[in-house]
Amino acid sequence: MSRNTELFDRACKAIPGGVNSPVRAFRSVGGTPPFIQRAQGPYLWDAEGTRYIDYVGSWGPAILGHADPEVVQAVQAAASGGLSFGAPTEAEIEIAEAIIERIPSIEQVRLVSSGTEATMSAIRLARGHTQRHKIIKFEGCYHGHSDSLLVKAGSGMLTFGNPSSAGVPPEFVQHTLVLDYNDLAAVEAAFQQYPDEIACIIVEPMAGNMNLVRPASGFLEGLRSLCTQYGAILIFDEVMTGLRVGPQGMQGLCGVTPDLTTLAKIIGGGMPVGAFGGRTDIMADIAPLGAVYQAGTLSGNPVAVAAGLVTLRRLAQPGLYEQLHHQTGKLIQGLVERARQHHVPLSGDWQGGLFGIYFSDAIPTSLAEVSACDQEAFKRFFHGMLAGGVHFAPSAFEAGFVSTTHDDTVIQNTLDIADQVFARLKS
Ligand code: HOZ
Repeated sequence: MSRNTELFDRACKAIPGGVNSPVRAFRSVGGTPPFIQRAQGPYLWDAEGTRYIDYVGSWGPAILGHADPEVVQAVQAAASGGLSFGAPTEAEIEIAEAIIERIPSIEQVRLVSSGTEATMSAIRLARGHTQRHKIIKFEGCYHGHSDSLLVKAGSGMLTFGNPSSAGVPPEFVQHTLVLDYNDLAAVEAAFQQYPDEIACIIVEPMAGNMNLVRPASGFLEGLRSLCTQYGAILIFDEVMTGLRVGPQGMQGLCGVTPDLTTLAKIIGGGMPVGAFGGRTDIMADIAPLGAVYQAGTLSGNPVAVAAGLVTLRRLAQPGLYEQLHHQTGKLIQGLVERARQHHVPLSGDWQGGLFGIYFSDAIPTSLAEVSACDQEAFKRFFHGMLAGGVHFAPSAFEAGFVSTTHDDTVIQNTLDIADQVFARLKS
């Protein structure tokens, strides 16, 4: 029995499904996940010593590559000064100021420990601020695993074909209106039906949890004007896209200003950090200033903040995002080109260090189109690549991630392996 299989069998006895987050279990692609022992730059090594080129990047945080020496050093230095204080620190002000400087719609920000906490808190804040109950979310978007957001969600829920979770009483989601991504007319109709009841819209401004799906032209602008017209709060969930698709996240690229933004992943540099922030008048409603309660023992944790601060500083380097976008483009265009040479229908899209590949001739613009892609071809591709030493997300409904350490050699190696996999895919 291989070491990975041995570990997975052992894990399954102690941990439900053998994993601490469902998509990692490989259920939708089959097989046994490699157990990771260490990582450096664009590479992971598993418990058998096999090296993989990694396009998951810890699902987003590893934008500087794994175990970046400066980030690791900052973590070590912070850790030696104490792991957690439960009291304010100067570094928390520094990271708050850095976030505010980078994302102009954020006037004030509160740190939490995960993306789920950030979105859950932002929704509560929007409800408290507007004194309204209903929220709008979009099918296939994933905003973490709090109760009111686990309806027709993306990511693992979509991957396993069960997009609404058990254990959530219907009363908890009775105020959640779920609409189709990119369907502005449906949003308008919802506001006409409930003109004074909708607290907020929460949206991934570029969806990354039903694979990558771009907002249609005018969609985000339309959400903005409807929220303004009806007094609702627009929340951009940039947990995935923030500092990933561009220096100011998706809002910097599309020019639409949300009222609140949620962040996580990159701002923690690989450590557990989330944040929500936005207009000062809204943020003033959070405790201790206001009546909306939110708290956390490890919020603003000094070790996590140290990793985030170095990461944010490094990402401010001029030209970094242009180069990242360029490298990701080389990967995606190369994959599409090689697939075409082997008559495999494949399309791809990318922005900054985020990408989607789709086993279909055209880039999908909706969840329905993503779902219609050839899932069997994806599974064979996924396993072929993994066997060749390339680690993609084990789901056709997840986006991929490129770091600043994915240089030309790494991308060329990936394309060489993909060439062989595509050749076999048609046979
Ligand atoms: N929610 C993540 C995918 N969008 C997966 C997180 C993980 O398994 O680490």
